[in-house]
Amino acid sequence: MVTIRKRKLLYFVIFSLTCILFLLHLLNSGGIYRGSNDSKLSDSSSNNNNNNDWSFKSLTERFDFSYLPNLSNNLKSSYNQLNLISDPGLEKKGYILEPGNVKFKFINNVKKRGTPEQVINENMEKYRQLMNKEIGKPQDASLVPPPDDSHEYDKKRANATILALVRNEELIKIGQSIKKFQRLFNSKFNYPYTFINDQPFTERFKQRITKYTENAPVEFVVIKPEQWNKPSFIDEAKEAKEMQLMHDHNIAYAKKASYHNMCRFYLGQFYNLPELQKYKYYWRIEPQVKFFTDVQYDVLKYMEDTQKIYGFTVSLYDIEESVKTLWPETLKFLNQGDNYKYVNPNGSFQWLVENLQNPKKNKMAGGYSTCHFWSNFEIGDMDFFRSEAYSTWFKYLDSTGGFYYERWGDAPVHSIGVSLFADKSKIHWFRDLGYNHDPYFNCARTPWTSACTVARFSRYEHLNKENCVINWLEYDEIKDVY
Ligand SMILES: Nc1nc2c(ncn2[C@@H]2O[C@H](COP(=O)(O)OP(=O)(O)OP(=O)(O)O)[C@@H](O)[C@H]2O)c(=O)[nH]1
Ligand SMILES: [Mg+2]
Repeated sequence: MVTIRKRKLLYFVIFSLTCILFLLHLLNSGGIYRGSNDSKLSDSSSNNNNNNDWSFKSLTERFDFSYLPNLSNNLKSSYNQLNLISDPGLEKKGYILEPGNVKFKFINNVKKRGTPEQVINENMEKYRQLMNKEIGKPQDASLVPPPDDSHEYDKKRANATILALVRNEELIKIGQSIKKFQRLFNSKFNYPYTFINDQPFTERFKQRITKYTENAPVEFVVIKPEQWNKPSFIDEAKEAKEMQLMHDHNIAYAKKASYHNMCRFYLGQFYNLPELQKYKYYWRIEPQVKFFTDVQYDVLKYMEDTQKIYGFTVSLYDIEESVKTLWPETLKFLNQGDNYKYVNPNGSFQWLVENLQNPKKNKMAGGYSTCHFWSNFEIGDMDFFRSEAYSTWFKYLDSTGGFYYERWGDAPVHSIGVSLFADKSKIHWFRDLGYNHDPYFNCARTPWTSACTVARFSRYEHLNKENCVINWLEYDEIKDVY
């Protein structure tokens, strides 16, 4: 009897131990967390590279790490650790720029601490304080006030155009943008407009637009198919498969072919249009954007006089799944031949590789924070985009098909481009210019700004976590010019 009871007890202990071991195994493999992708990846403190994650898995399976020859197999299999390779130079400066050895690392030079939620709150508080501080105009140049007669001003204007890529059916929405833009800025300075379209503009569109643009010269340009259409080397079966996958992961416009063409055009083509060759600067506007500042100086002349190459109003994080291999492909490019020479040692690298505020994004985008300047407002120097550095990089990116197999946007590409290849002092945050493209704002306290809520970043509180501007200011030590 005793032996049978003992045997039963032994069976019970073995069964219990097996159950415990099985449960522990499930916990370790992440198997019972399958439902919550977000909670898995937003844990910045753990370095677990969970292969159940869709984006992560697809990346590790297909990405070619040959551009980092010394990477061990162990590191190759854990994609996130790409940014953890220790090197004394890298730890100190946050970058290495040598032939075949270009790396960037977030060094958190302001020693920010805390969970992502705490970092978001701290950054938002800093943002509110900054935007609430009354400012005037930029202080780093002598500014040109509105002339008494805008025609008299003809010879003094900067070499610039107001640029809008737009569809015929967006007439009313672009009209709203232009009316505000004319009233608050361009009726004073009379810069010429260039409207561009992949389809011929209708007579109705042209007639209505020339009413909105008042006395400013206007040009309507039709884009040649070879500058707009998808390149012939794109594998359409692969593209359809990837688009469906992105669509299933709720990536906006993933399946809209024209959106991919638009992004590629705005990041790699527009500055080559014959009609734009006569201009150096462009100020991009979009349908349904709002301006809130009665501008008292020539903004384009300011760009020219200070030799800035890029101006923005809003900076934010991107949808990480849309740019999964943009940064790794960029590193690959920079590590080929002598491409390292294109990188400006005084670039703004740190905000690109930051990983405190939205660590999940950094992980999925292969070490890129996904922070970018929002390109629906941008003032840029087209000679920068026409330069060897930017155009060689664009050609490389284009050859990977990422504009179609992923949904690389014009905003992250412009932003990575200017952050890598330009001196950071040449990028300017137009903090003083009140602006909105739904759902984000730029609204500082200035004597000439009205009708927007000072320091509000988004229409929705929960989107405050998307704000990147404090990262750019702090980690890249940007000089305040207000
Ligand atoms: N001509 C033309 N213009 C386009 C096309 N697709 C987009 N655009 C323009 O490209 C710019 C960006 O497109 P949007 O649709 O505003 O893209 P978005 O700003 O990412 O998205 P929203 O949040 O919906 O505004 C706008 O100026 C559009 O008018 C297109 O197929 N043809
Ligand atoms: Mg838009």
